[in-house]
Amino acid sequence: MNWHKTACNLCYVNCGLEVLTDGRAITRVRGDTENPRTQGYLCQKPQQLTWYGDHDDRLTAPLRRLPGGGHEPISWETAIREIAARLRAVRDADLAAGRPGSFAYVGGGGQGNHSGGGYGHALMRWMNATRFFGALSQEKTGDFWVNGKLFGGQTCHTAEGVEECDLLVVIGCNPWLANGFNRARNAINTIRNDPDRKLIVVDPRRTETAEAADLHLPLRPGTDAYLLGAILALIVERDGVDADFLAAHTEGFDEVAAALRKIPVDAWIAHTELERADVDRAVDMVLAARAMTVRVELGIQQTRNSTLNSYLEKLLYLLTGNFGRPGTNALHSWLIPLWGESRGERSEITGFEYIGGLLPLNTLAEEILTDHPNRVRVLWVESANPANTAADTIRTERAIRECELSVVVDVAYTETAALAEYVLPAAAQSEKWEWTFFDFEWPTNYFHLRRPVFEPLPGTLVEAEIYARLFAELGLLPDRSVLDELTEVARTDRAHLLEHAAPLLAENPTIAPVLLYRTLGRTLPDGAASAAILWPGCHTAARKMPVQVQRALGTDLSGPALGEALFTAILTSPSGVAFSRHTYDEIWSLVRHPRIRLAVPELLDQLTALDPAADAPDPEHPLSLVNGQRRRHNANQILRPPAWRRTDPDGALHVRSDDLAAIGAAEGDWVAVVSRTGRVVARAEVDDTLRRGQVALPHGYGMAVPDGRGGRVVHGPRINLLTDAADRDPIAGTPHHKDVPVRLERVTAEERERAEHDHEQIHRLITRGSRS
Ligand SMILES: Nc1nc2c(c(=O)[nH]1)N[C@H]1C(S)=C(S)[C@@H](COP(=O)(O)OP(=O)(O)OC[C@H]3O[C@@H](n4cnc5c(=O)[nH]c(N)nc54)[C@H](O)[C@@H]3O)O[C@H]1N2
Ligand SMILES: Nc1nc2c(c(=O)[nH]1)N[C@H]1C(S)=C(S)[C@@H](COP(=O)(O)OP(=O)(O)OC[C@H]3O[C@@H](n4cnc5c(=O)[nH]c(N)nc54)[C@H](O)[C@@H]3O)O[C@H]1N2
Ligand code: SF4
Ligand SMILES: [Mo]
Repeated sequence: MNWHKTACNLCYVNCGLEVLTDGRAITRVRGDTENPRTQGYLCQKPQQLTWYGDHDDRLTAPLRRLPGGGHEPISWETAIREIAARLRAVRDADLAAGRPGSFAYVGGGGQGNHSGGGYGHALMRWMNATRFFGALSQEKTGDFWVNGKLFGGQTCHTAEGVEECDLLVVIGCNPWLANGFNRARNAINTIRNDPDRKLIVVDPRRTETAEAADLHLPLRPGTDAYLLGAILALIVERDGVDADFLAAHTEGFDEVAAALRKIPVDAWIAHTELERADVDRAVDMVLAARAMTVRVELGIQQTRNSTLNSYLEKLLYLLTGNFGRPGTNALHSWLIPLWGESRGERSEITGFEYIGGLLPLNTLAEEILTDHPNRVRVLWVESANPANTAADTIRTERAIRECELSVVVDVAYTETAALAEYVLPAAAQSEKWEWTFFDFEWPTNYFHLRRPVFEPLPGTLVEAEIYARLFAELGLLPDRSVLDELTEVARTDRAHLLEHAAPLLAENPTIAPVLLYRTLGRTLPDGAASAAILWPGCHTAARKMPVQVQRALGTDLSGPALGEALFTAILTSPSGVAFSRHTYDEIWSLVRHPRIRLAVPELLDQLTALDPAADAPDPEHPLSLVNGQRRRHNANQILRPPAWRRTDPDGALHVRSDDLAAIGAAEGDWVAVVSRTGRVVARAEVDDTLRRGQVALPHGYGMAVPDGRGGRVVHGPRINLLTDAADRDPIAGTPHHKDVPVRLERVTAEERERAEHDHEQIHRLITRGSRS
């Protein structure tokens, strides 16, 4: 029996796995106990992981759109030649017109694959472009913006001390089903079973995590800023702030306190529809905690006031001094940061600010469709499926169609691929050297370079090779003889490779990733060429935090030798490796401001301007839809075959019995969910853990999968038909997916017939265990 080490890619925790294979199928999955970070943990999801890479919708040849719709297979040579010619023409036209590059880059990595992103960015830079969009810019950019203000860097990203805290405050997330941090179920169970450790959950629904909580605060959706504001005001009023911590490490507390003192606490609590006594109890628990850590996610990042929410949850731990000690919140190191730093640059078209190098995905369609000389003309999507995952599907689809050139790099024929002019088939994560930059741990941080489990599926290429061929076709790479010379340097004197390559890079810095792949990459063992792009990052990490890297590796090497040792450790650790080990007091080396700047004027103004009266529900759409709930069996757009979803084959609408009865419908009926932008039909399933007036549709459905008869059938709700891209945060532009105003209606006879028909098709695929 041959077990291969790899990682799960069904969420961004990327737990270490061992898998057993048969041909191209993964037949058994177990946790890798040697993975130093996840230590053998598995959640409910990865047993059918094989259906990520092994299904009927895998791409096996480059595709070109046919004039009448649909695609035809073409050779790699043709695809690369035609795309390169088109890119060059657009670049030339942009230069001739004296306008910024009209190329936009979407994606650059999903859950578990970041090896392609560096090349995509290089292409964007060669196209003289800056417009970059991704999943992060519809969930996390508000958080990054706040981190920039507080800590001095948008990559000063926070971590949680879940394993050592005595109070875990979970706000707007459901780690029991969604994980999101290391070994989540184990951590929740340990807290549940320990009388000295407490859990508070802030979520409108009585979630599986809330079931384990000592205190559940089922607030009205979208009112977190009021609740957090009130809690902070009560902490200040009760002198609960940690004055020593504030004096030693922060500035601006007086401005924050002044804003908090203005909060009409009772009116704001009333607006959340919680009991004052429960909020007081939460404050008691926070003040009694020795080590509190706050864990948040989409429930506050994709709801009203999301950037403000991110600020307030951070103030909760900062004002109480729950930062940088064991069991509290902290910052973490990076091997290579997953996003960048922006300094207030804005889109000329929408006025939105770049955050972490990203523009809001919500504004992509505007960047393409607005009649503006600098509009986006070329769309390059890699490892993302915005046709299903970006707000306002109709508009997104139109925008993709209207681009002068659109290219998708993916493993599967996605809904976005179906609209693109060219589709390039990538090798799946199990078929190549792959990694993620979701390395969010503190005080020890880890990196996992995974080896291929299979050969690439015939017809596919790893991303590095795709981009290298493209750069070669564009004439950007030096001659073969120069590449051979540099390869020889990489083989014999790796530490000095960059010095030798410096003249070439000075001429065209955008070729750096491809140059490394084509030189250093050729010298790496076992075909690990695409890992060459990690090498400069190892040197940077070793230079920036030598002591911490030495500690992690247990070495006293220094200078370039330490960078080399780190790179070697990564290449030779199939279960992953610790790359940095800090002590708690060293956290201050990660904060970029001299002190944490607590006062963020824009957000204090927003806080002060909050007005319950201006926040009344829309009478036409009185229900609040969690549009994209994480459930037992969903995984973004990663696992496409319906057979995976036996527990929720239709992607049901979850609804309370009273809300269902109000439209005269019953469990099992098809009902219509109607928002300001769309109408979606879904099967109703009663869930009385929802809050009054709250309904939920699942994330990760809406794929058009092969029906086994030559056509396609849409599997489950296309939820972003319901989301209005303009209903978004004023700073980060992130959508309010978790609080979409909707109403329920009974379906028409025609809608019911269509839904039944699709359901039967899907049911057939599921019972056949079909790989489509
Ligand atoms: N099973 C599964 N796990 C996943 C994924 C998946 O697709 N499936 N995707 C992964 C990804 S990419 C992400 S980003 C994470 C997301 O993980 P989570 O954020 O934990 O998941 P969600 O279900 O989107 O939303 C969390 C909760 O927010 C609550 N909520 C809704 N509105 C509000 C509100 O106004 N305020 C508050 N406080 N709460 C509210 C909902 O009731 C829900 O319980 O999950 C990751 N893990
Ligand atoms: N309404 C609503 N919309 C949402 C959300 C919500 O809760 N509600 N959640 C949002 C969130 S938090 C997220 S993270 C996004 C996720 O949405 P997306 O950013 O679109 O990303 P994924 O669903 O992770 O899909 C990644 C794509 O990468 C492809 N892929 C997988 N492996 C590889 C590979 O090795 N190489 C290449 N080239 N491609 C690969 C997959 O086939 C898939 O098409 O959705 C967002 N959209
Ligand atoms: S927590 Fe995430 S990465 Fe780990 S096994 Fe579950 S789905 Fe996979
Ligand atoms: Mo996400």
